[in-house]
Amino acid sequence: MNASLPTRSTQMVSEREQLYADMSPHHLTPLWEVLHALVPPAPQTPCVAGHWRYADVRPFLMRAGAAITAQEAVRRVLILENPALRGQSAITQSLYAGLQLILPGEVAPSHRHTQSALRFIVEGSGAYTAVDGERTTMHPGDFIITPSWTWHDHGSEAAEPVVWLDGLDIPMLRFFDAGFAQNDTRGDSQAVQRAEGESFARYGHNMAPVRKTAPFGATSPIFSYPYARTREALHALERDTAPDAHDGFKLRYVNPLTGGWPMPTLGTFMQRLPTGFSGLPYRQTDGCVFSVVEGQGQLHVQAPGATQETTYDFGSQDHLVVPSWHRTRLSSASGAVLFSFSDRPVHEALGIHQEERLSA
Ligand code: GTQ
Repeated sequence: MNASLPTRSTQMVSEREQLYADMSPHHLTPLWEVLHALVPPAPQTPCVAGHWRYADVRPFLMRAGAAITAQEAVRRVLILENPALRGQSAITQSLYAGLQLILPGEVAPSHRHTQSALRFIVEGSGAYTAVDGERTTMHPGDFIITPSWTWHDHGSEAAEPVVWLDGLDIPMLRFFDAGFAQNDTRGDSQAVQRAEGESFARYGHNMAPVRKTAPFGATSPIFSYPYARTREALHALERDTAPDAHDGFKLRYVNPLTGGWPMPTLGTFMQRLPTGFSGLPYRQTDGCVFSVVEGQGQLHVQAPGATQETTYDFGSQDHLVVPSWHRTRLSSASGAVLFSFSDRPVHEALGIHQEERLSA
């Protein structure tokens, strides 16, 4: 009996190989060969952690400024590519990030697309972005939204270069094959139709119009969440309360009409790491992009299955990415402020968001 088993199994293997070969031209393939990889016991991202020091990136941005105009480039952006996803214009499987430069007097022409964009201002003041006829002036640390399918152009009447982080859901819309885009045939800069600050007056003071419904559907009616306000909130919390053991003082941005996320696909956060902070580790299913606003510190990341963590020493204006389910902890001797964004709203909408707050 036993002696016949190897023969039989060899026979089955060759029968299988023949089956695979015969059905392949019919675009059929066996699940059992890939099942484990398709439904892994825990997320197995192809992404890796990454760190872009501003001192390294800035000279390339300025060279791009000399090499091409904003007008010609349409958007003069250096894409932050995940080191393990080169050529895919993606910082995680679902997120796009880039650094955009506008020089004094330039215009990035008006267009619209179904991809949602956030702008997080990294350097310089006085550039503007216009959304549906309302301009918003940029200052470092401001979080600005371009809702899906709204006309937008960027320009600068500043005396200095202005650089901001673009965060978009480009890979997500590519995954769903749901992207549409149009150039504005009315001209490069849209006509100003509303006073700057109108949206903020209507929606940005813990009040809302009595009857008006959401002007941008699932996206916040506030275009700009100014850093001055965010900073004030974090400072008051630092003065009067104890930090969270994992996050320091961390708040999420909200859509004032719903209390939910300001954007349907991108969740945004700001956190203050107090002086001497050594955070406990955590991991979460949403891969996350950080933009360092102020101060210095360390991001310690450990990939699933790895035995050691990698430490990134970050300073102000640096950018970092932490992929899904990587053990993460933050520390800072002298204090720091970090902006971050992820695809958490999508995870939550689908009921698949997971977070573990680890003890050491
Ligand atoms: O500003 O509209 O970084 O459409 C990538 C695509 C910026 C923009 C990007 C875009 C934009």
